[in-house]
Amino acid sequence: MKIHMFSGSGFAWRIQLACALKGIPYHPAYMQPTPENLKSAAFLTLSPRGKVPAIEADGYSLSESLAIMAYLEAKHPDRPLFGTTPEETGRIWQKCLDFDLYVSGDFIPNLIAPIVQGRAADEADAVRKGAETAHEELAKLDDGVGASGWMIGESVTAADITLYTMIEPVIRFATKPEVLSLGLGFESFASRYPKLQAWREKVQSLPEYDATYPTFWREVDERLAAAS
Ligand SMILES: N[C@@H](CCC(=O)N[C@@H](CS)C(=O)NCC(=O)O)C(=O)O
Repeated sequence: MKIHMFSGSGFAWRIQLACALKGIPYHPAYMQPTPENLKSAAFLTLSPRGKVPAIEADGYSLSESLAIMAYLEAKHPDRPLFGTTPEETGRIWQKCLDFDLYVSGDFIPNLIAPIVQGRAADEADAVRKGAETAHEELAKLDDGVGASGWMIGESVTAADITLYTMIEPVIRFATKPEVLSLGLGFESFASRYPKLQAWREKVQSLPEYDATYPTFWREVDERLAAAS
């Protein structure tokens, strides 16, 4: 199975994690995230809105990360990621949809994008507002971590994957040295959101996790470590 993606895309990371947890072999087909690539006629046949991820397998193609995870679940039911009872399945979908419909659409354009694109200092007020909204949502998510330490049920599910792959970029980018002076408040993530921090460590200690870590982030981190 081919995953059309660029490294560092949280949405594509979801598919890598789902495949890794289920033991589905995949090939990451990396592309540069340029309009020429994303909006090319060929790519639009795979992903009608010109967004990654899109997958191709056995003559079938699909876009939208939640739809792809649902497809993978139906195709490879072992190690269920969408629950083992109808009640759990409903809760997992609720968590995923709530996050994608009401939260990630705010995290990305108002907080992550300006930092990644080097606009944060010029748009400081808007970025601070984005951070405020993110903190409100993180506080609710912190409250919602289950007794098992996972979001829903007793093991890792699509709900954990869906949230983790969006929260990790927020922590990574909103704690970059160049934005610390904006006082966005993510350096204290661990003490501010202790349940989410423990959950984050639980995800990171999954044996399948490391191989899915964005190669681009790893390269940047290694370069920075070598330079310091
Ligand atoms: N709802 C989509 C969102 C995908 C998405 O926004 N992907 C971003 C990369 S993280 C993208 O391709 N952006 C390029 C663009 O919008 O032109 C999903 O869940 O797959």
